Amino acid sequence: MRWIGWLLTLGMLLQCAPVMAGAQADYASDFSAGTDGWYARSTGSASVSVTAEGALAIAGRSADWHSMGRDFALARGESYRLSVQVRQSEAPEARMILSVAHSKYGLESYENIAFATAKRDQWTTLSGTYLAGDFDRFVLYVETLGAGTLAYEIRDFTLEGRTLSFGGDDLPLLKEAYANLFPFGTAVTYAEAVNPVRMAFYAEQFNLFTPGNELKPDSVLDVAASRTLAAQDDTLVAVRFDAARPLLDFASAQGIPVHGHTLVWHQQTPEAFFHEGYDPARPLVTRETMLARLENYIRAVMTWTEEHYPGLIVSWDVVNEAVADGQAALRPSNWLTVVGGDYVERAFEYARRWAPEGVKLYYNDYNTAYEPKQTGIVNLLTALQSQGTVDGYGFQMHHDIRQPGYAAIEKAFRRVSALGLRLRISELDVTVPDSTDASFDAQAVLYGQVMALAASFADQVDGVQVWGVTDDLSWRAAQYPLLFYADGRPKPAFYAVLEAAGRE
Ligand code: 9MR
Repeated sequence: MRWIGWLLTLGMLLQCAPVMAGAQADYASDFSAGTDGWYARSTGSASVSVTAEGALAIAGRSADWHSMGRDFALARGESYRLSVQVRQSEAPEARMILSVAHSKYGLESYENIAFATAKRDQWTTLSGTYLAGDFDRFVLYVETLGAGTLAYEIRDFTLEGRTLSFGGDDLPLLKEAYANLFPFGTAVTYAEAVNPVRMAFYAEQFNLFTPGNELKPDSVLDVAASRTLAAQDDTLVAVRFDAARPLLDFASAQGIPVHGHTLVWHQQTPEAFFHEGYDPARPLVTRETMLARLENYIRAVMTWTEEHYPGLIVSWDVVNEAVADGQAALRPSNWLTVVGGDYVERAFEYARRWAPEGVKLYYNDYNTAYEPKQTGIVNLLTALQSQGTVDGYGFQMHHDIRQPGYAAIEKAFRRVSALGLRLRISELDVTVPDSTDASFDAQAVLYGQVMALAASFADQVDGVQVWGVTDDLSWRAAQYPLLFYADGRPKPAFYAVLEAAGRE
């Protein structure tokens, strides 16, 4: 009992302590003193041995998967660069594969990482990147494809992980800087949510999460199950939440609220949703069927999330990006085609009907700073407001240091705020053209300006979310848009955001 108590205390300490952890240390095979942890993966009589030249050889194989493998303690959600040289002398050429056998709850499954053709007697390189999934055990191995009994050798196996240096005792916390203003959040995708090193850091810095992709219709709508239901009633909708669960579990265990993104969108929504019998080959359904599906979908999502995670989801993007770029009108979409121009209003009506008490309903869009789209957004919000179904507007704010410029952002913010709705900055990121200090300083300036603006509207703002944490995992990774470098160190923008909290 004392041991259990001690372990629990240690676990809690580890969760709270600043994270300076790295993933699996880099590895380079060294067969000078033996097999270096490599072993034969085989149900037959395959065996491994070190050759006189210092390579690792396998012989006695009777199936393609009979191979040399080694266990690696990989961190879920981290990516690794892998490389190995392979040589065979028995065939003119042989297809070779670098693979991973991963298991969870003792159940093993496989992924191929790299393929190459090894010509007789030639050292051939297999190299690739592996993003470690949500598994407890990882075995990396080299196998053949259609050459089941061939003997071969490997040498120079290397694995390079990224060493993350998150946090540290003195790093200030975003959520604390903004504690008196509004929650400071981030988008989190599945690969991050299953990575304990990252999530410990995210829980320190942020007090609001939103799934980056996992509550979108293409993650939630279960097309196969809906198809089965449609045989009895074409308006029924089946949903599933496997992709969202790691983040929802983590957030609920840590008591961190979640913003839901998004119920209705023209993208990341299965085409089948709009067709008879959920079959894209069949005609589009009628307006009536689609409206019934829309309500059933919204009801199912709201009901399931509230039942399994009571009170966790505090707000939803009901509709995302409905207004066209360069116009003050709705963009073309399946929703517009099948339902008609009132689909946004109907979605809000249903969301209001099924949302738990107190859950705020948002319309969310990008490029608010640009006309005539800005006017389109204001018109849509005004219509929703008159119907009493919308609580607020989410400014995505995917910006760049060169455009649209702070003046336009501020003007848009003031115009929308005058509607009197609640506001959020829902997807903040700022791209730069290169990774120079000058660009990162300019990025910091814009981040600081936007955050000072949000802080000056703190009474009206329900939260600010950055659209990711480290640059490498951003949807615009090549343009370094976030507050932390790929290795977890804070950028100038991080400090500018902290500083802006006191600048309203
Ligand atoms: O960050 C999301 C990225 O992982 C997806 O590939 C992409 C697909 O459209 O969606 C990204 O998130 C978008 C968000 O849902 C809505 N606003 C724009 C965001 C960036 O594309």
